[in-house]
Amino acid sequence: MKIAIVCYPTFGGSGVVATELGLELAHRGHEIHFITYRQPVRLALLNPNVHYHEVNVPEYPLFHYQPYELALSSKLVDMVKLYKIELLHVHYAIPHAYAGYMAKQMLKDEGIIIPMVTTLHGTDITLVGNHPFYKPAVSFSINKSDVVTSVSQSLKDDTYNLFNIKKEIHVIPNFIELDKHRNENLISCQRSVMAKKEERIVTHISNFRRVKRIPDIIKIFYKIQQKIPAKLMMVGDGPEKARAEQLCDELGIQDKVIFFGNSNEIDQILSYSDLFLLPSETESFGLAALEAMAWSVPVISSNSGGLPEVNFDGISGYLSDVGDVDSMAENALKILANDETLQKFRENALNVAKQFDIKNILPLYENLYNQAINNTK
Ligand code: GMT
Repeated sequence: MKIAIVCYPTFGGSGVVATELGLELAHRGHEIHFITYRQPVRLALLNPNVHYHEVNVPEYPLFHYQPYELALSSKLVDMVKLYKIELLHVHYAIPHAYAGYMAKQMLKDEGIIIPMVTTLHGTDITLVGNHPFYKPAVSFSINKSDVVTSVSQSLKDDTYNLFNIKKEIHVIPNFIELDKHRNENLISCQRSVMAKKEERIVTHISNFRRVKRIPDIIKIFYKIQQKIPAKLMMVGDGPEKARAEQLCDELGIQDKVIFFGNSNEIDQILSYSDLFLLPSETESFGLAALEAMAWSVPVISSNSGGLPEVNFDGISGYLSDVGDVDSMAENALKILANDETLQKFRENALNVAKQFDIKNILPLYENLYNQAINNTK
């Protein structure tokens, strides 16, 4: 199949999912065309099955806002014609589903019928998409998609509750590549740079937006380090980072917290972590938690959105109500209390992650692609 994938190229989960999906599809012989404004961060190497086409938006003094949707839909039209692309898969409804629909209409005018699959990722529905300024356009473009998927049952329910959606929404959970190659010597060497042998390593990875409740992470860690020797790895960048650094200073734990900024070394950092924190206000899925679990790292999270579908309470970690930092810290200490308990949670986390192996999830997308193409014939 020749598939165009439209996504955000940044460190956010939707771009990561889109990129990993495209790479695995290419690995299975499909021809993949990434179409976005910058090369996606996880797209390191192009190969004969992986193409990247950049969307450029020329500046013009009249424009207060650059018309990205216009440039994206024009690029989609050009690439579909040039490479004879058979299907559009757009990740994150805003503005990708809207631009995809416009491209479909332009192509239809030229006698080319192409199906569009839209994958809803979370904030496009729960935070940004349902703002009254966007809502009519988001509803319209979801309803005009040929196939709609969501990354969790919780997000599917939210979509039906918040929008007037007439289409069926297929739940296809996010996935993980499980063939992690552990090089124990390297892991122990990298770990020793970050922490002393007796210290537990607690990690958080995100885009540091308000929805991640970054201050809660610092407060939970503050309570952990009062009881056991520990270090906190804060990976990522975003609007809440400066406040988090300030809070560490105020609490006097700045020497125990390492701020990495955006990193392409997520696997290395997770490989030597003992616990992952994700106390988000809401999370349609929580891909970062799953990435941690794939490295046998148990998760302390909130119980909102799709998190209970990924992190199993008392098994791969623990879930608490949003904002309940006391319970999160208590649960963290339960897991980290001794090596035996930690080891049990580590094994469980990996076993739960195995259910989300890319090998199980990818055929679900392929089936929907085939159905969508057959329905347009
Ligand atoms: O979490 C973010 O702010 C990034 C956002 C994105 O679209 O890149 O993540 C959303 O999509 C991820 C991949 O499907 C999910 O794992 C995240 O849970 C979801 N974020 C939220 O719902 C807040």
